[in-house]
Amino acid sequence: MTDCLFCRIVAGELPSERVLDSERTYAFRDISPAAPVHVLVVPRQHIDNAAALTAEHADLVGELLTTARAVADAEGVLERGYRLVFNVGEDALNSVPHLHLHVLGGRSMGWPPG
Ligand code: DGP
Repeated sequence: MTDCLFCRIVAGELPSERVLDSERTYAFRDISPAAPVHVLVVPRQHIDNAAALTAEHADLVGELLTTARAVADAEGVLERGYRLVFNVGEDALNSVPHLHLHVLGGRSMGWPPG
């Protein structure tokens, strides 16, 4: 059994609130939402973070982005706008070491982020 939290969620060993999924990706609600819509899109395959991506992952990264768009559409924020975030490393407060794309929406946001 893996000790990676999101690998265990993807495998169904830990509960999550599914939004969308495909052969290579899984989208589920963040346990601690920072916006009315806060969904995490992850690859089923374990990748540590965005800094670990290589050219071999190009198709998969494309699928993460198109899945994020589908999530925004399904959650009703596609027209109004939404934010996509990959946190990488300590300064960005990346807390879970399994690549995940945050889809945030449903409220107006500030810039720059804190
Ligand atoms: P990051 O800081 O980019 O590593 O974001 C990790 C996110 O994961 C954070 O917003 C909270 C969320 N999270 C942590 N543990 C769980 C969990 O067990 N279930 C769900 N659904 N989300 C989690």
